[in-house]
Amino acid sequence: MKIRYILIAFTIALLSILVGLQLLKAETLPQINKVEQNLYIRETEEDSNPPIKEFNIATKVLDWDFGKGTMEQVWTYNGTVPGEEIRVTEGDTVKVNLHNTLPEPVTIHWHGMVLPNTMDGVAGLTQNAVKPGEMFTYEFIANKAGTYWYHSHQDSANQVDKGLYGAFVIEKKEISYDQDFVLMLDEWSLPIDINTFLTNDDQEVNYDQLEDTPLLGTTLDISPSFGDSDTEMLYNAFTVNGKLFPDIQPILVNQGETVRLRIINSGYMKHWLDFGKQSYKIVAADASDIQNPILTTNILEIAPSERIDIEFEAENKGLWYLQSADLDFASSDMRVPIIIDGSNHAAPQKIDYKKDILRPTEYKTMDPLFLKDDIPTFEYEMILNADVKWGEGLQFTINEKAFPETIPLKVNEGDLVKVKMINESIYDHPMHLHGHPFQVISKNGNPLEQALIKDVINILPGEEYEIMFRADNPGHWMFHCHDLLHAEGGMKTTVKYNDYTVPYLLN
Ligand SMILES: [Cu+2]
Repeated sequence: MKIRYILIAFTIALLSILVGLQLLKAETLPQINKVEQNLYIRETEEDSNPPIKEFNIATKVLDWDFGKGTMEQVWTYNGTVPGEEIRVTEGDTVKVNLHNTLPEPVTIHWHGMVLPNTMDGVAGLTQNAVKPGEMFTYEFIANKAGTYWYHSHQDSANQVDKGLYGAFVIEKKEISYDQDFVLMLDEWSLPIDINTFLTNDDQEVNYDQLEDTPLLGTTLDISPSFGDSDTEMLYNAFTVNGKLFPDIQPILVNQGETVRLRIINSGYMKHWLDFGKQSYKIVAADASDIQNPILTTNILEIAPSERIDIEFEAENKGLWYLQSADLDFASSDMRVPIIIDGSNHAAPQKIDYKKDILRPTEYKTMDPLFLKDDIPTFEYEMILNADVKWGEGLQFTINEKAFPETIPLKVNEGDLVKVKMINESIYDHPMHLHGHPFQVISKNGNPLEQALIKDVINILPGEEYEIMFRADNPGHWMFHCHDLLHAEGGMKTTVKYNDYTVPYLLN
């Protein structure tokens, strides 16, 4: 326990040093607003009703400048990390022509979108992977406004890790905010000189105080679990929109504006984000609107593949930071400057580690899918675990089996499906279902009072959730952990509709 506190204290000390350093850098921040429009994207047939929006997305290998003087080879959609942002309006017909110029086959999966099975972009399940030099067209209707993202679903642990992901935003026809920005979080393993972090060694830490203070409020779990430490040890850098602080593009807004931030976790670790004293509201999670959003200054938790939209009022002129509160060396990379009215002379805030953490089960989304007395017609239980298999290393299992040996959920169209997921491992498992939004109906055996509609739920060690979804979208669908390294290690299964056949072969 002592060692844990010393480590945490050391991290806090390091953060304080870095906050000081960044104060010095604040005046030199580049003043760039919004991402430049890319020529690859074009709108066609603007007069058609509903409008058809057509996009060309080409995959490309290139050397990407992460900032802090760090270059690394990445794989991209349209030459940037994240890939080209795709933004449409609800009701639009969307056409995306994927041109593959990489040496490996790829696809695009539209994470969180409810699409016909043939458009879901899972290689070997809903289509054949798009081979080098080939092209594939995705076409669908953008039927529900919200924040989504797209990524490759071929060799995904590797391809998403290399940069094959981007934001997909469906705007409402009428919007209620003045400005809107996407922030995509990710982790990388980069050739960074560790000495750039260690510049000051005379910080004092009061260990007695730490012993008395429950760090990060009452919600920090200090039971002997590893959370996502298995994944954390593979990465040494955290990015926002493909850049390391201080090279992350600042968000420039005007005093008095309502600002929406669409935060997307495209990495394999959960992140904690601190907004300092700036109050904000969570207005949507996984593209479902939150009912009666309330103002908070608590720390926001975002799990792998989750999307959380927040809104804040730009009240006070100056600079503040939306920053990682992760207890990790790399958290100082993940710091987004927010500049209100071009004034960048305010001090960055220190993180108050005594704040509570907002986890998704505290939200309440609009429009429940199910009522309390709806009776499931199909039930399934998943024990999530990790086992060391002789000669193969760590395997991540569902009911003691690793994919492709896992047993599919065989459902009939119209079934009301209840799935109980129990995490018996010491690692986090953000479980994601394709093609169907689900309602979280209980946590650790206690029914949720409020409706919570999601497409991913992060199950921490020892936790148990029950979810329900309606089998109303025939096809073969992936159901997997979105720590894609765990998915690669076996934690995947499928939901297969009886009487639905596909001609593709997995792998
Ligand atoms: Cu997992």
